[in-house]
Amino acid sequence: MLIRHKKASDVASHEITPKDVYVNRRRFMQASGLIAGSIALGALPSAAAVLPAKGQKFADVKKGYSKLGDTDSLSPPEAIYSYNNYYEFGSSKEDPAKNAGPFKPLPWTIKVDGLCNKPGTISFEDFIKPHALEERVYRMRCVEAWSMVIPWNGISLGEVIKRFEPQGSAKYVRFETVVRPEEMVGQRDRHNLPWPYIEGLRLDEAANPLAILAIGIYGDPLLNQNGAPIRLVTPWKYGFKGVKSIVRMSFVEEQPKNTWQVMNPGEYGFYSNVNPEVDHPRWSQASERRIGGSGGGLRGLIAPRQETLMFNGYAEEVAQLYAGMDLKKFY
Ligand SMILES: Nc1nc2c(c(=O)[nH]1)N[C@H]1C(S)=C(S)[C@@H](COP(=O)(O)O)O[C@H]1N2
Ligand SMILES: [Mo]
Repeated sequence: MLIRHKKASDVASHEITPKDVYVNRRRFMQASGLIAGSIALGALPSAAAVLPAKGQKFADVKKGYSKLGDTDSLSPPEAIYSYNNYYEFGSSKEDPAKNAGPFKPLPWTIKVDGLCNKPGTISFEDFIKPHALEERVYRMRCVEAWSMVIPWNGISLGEVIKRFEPQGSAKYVRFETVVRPEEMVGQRDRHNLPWPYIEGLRLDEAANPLAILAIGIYGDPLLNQNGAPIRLVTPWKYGFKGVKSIVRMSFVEEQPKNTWQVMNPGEYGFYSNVNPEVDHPRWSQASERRIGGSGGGLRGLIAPRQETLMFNGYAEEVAQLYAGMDLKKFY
């Protein structure tokens, strides 16, 4: 058996950069008042985002804004790649990894339409190219009360939106997942969700520097089960806002009806901000299980529960978006 040693160029920055470095960097930036500045600087395009050749890592990933607490450590790749929600491939956690093999994420096009000056149908490559690729390490909190810590590779959603020049009447951005029943076994099951899967954000939420469109994890292009080739990540909201395999982005005036709200308006809303004080009608949201963390095993079945944080720990960055709103009502 050959033992393949990694070349230095194969080693992603997260492997040589322990959590302490993130934490220290954060403290340094806090001390030097660089937090807000670093977000703005993160938008400066130093390099164009391009997919690597098959089997290769992304070549040029800048360290973007990441914030972890003292108890957070990166979830192992095996957990991130095998414990998923992606109903297009089935409704249990193992289904997406098991069933997403036949899905072809390339070639891919994204249609941008609605209330904007620069609509169009754009290839995936051209869609990502003008933007800098960043690593963003975020907590991910599913509404089902489990969580992970994921090192995403993505581009700023706010920067993407600017490019298409939304008009003054546009208040929301709406996203659609691809519909391909031939490749997606869950879309052939008529007792499943209505397709396409829809999500949306208010435009100012979408412009928040934390919001990204992810195209990779751990330096590799997204696997099919994680939403290849491109999906939304909004770390202060419950995971279902993170619509996968996006084929359409529309600027609209009315609040979009997102899939889970349509399915069950008594249990799921539009905003879906992580809030430990507002319980789901069928379970508490005060705490969560960390999947793949130490002691819990990959499924996290016996993981000790940990406290859920307001806005998933990102209140400092996003709370101002909801000033004046009753957070107990706008779930
Ligand atoms: N199209 C689509 N997007 C989706 C879902 C889905 O079923 N279909 N599930 C959502 C839910 S509930 C969660 S928690 C996250 C899970 O992302 P992950 O499997 O990459 O961790 O994807 C979200 N995006
Ligand atoms: Mo979820």
